[in-house]
Amino acid sequence: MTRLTSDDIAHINLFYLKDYNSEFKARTGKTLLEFAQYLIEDEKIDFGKIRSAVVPITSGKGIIPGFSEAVFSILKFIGCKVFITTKTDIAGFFEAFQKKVDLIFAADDELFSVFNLGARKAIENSFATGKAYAAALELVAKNIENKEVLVIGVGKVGISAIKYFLEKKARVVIFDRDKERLKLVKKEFSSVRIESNLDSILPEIKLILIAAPAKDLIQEHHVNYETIIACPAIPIGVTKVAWKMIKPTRFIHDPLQLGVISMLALSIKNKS
Ligand code: 2YJ
Repeated sequence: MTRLTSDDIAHINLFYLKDYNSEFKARTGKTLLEFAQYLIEDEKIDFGKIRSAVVPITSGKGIIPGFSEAVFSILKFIGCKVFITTKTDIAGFFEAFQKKVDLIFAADDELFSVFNLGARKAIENSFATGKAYAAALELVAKNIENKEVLVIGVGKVGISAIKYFLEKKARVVIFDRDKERLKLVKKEFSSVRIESNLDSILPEIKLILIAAPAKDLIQEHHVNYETIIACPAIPIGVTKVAWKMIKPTRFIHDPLQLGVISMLALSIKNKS
């Protein structure tokens, strides 16, 4: 699992998010707020009524400067009431609880989760990220029913994306360097097709979700002007040349935004 660095997230503030929002709309047809609603089947939720706290966590490798601030900015941009607790760790949770928040966001080196105190619900970042990137890819592609979608990396993010694609009746192809993991996934989702050679299927498959930190996996001969890539992974698994060949509007990637927006939406969703 990749640990974010300050450099990955230092730029995420409210001004930057305004531009990111416009760029995201140009790609998907939806603003970030509309996307949050889309992820929960357009359930009408007043995000302005949600009170959230972000708790900095010092355990393990410690606080990542700018991490809590970036999560804060993303939640604020969507319209939530949000603050970063003055205390860290358990004392921070206590502070958030005393201030009667609805949601607490916190991450250590293993897990990034949101806790909905009223609904007794926890949504983990990997699950939320997989769903968000699958939905974003679907929006860019307009329709994925019966289309082949390649999921590279079948960890938690990849599996969440696979579930989404199957619900939307896409034909899912999976690739992972870990052959045992591929077999387990095939056992759980019998309709997916395992592919062991990327060269033989790309660029015929136009829709790709990269859920594994695999530097330079996708190369220039794998892509063309029709390729759409959604890549939650860091580092981005696309060579510089291949990246230049893909239209910017057909490439979805960010270090934190879509995952946090998805965590927020899924944690306050009423319908199961
Ligand atoms: O509070 C802080 O500043 C730090 N404890 C944040 C740590 C952030 N954690 C990570 O980047 C981990 N890799 C977990 C991310 C899970 C992504 N699915």
